[in-house]
Amino acid sequence: MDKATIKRNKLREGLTASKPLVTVGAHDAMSAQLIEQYGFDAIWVSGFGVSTMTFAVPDLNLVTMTEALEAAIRMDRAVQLPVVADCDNGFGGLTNVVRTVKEYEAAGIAGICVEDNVFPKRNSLYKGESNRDLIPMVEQARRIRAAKEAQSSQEFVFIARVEALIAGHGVEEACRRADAYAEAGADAILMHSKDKTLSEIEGFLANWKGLGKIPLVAVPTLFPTFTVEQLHAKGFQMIILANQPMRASVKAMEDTLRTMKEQRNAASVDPSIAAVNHIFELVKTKEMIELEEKYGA
Ligand code: SPV
Ligand code: MG
Repeated sequence: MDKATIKRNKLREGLTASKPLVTVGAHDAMSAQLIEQYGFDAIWVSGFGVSTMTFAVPDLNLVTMTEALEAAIRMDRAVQLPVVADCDNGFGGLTNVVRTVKEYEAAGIAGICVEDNVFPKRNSLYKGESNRDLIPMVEQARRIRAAKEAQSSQEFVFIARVEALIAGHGVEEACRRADAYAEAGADAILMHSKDKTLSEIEGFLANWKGLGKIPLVAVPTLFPTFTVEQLHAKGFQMIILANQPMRASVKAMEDTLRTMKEQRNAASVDPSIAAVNHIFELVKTKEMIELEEKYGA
């Protein structure tokens, strides 16, 4: 079995297992590798993370499909875990979504997630609901159907993300959209929310007839006190901790730079940064040099 199929099967097993599939957002190959080392189940290629860390631009559909795919491929090559790539709204219209599926599938990525924000999207965590238009439900369902028909393997995973709660359309609309996307062939539904109390999510869970019939995905950035076990008990199968490694990196760099600027030396930050040898080990430097020597270099 090829590597992509193994990863896709692993992802599918995780989506139907009796325990939650705990996924963490990566922004580059090293963050993906560390997520794997710390024992998580899958990698989320965060659009927010890639926009921020690779391009220093806001999460507003400014990163192109090719750039996002390149980032996903780098992460995928650094890990054995399945990689789920955040593909925003599929980078355009129906045919963009179809091409996105074909390109990501051909590149060996385990699965993608496509949301119903119109192009150009805005990150879901931005304050306010103004100017957040959703793709009409029927149109998004058409795109999902076309996307599922475009994939050439059985195993590639397509997650449909519903932004109805984020956009302030309420539980009823969230249920309608989740049903329409499941019916169109999505392999899982990501129900996004930024309601800290979880009452919106609870309302959805209490009313959605699809619960238990198709895996449900949560991104608890704004309800972070719930454990993955608690969210699993409520009905979520995949939990995505989407951006914490990125935010940790930014804070660590800011703290380090501030201290060096104040102290005028490097020794002052030494105790709080990774040792050079640790970095060498992380990228298997010794093994690579041995390989060189094996061939007589
Ligand atoms: C991302 O990590 O890019 C996401 C999750 O899509 S969120 O930032 O909550 O929209
Ligand atoms: Mg995103």
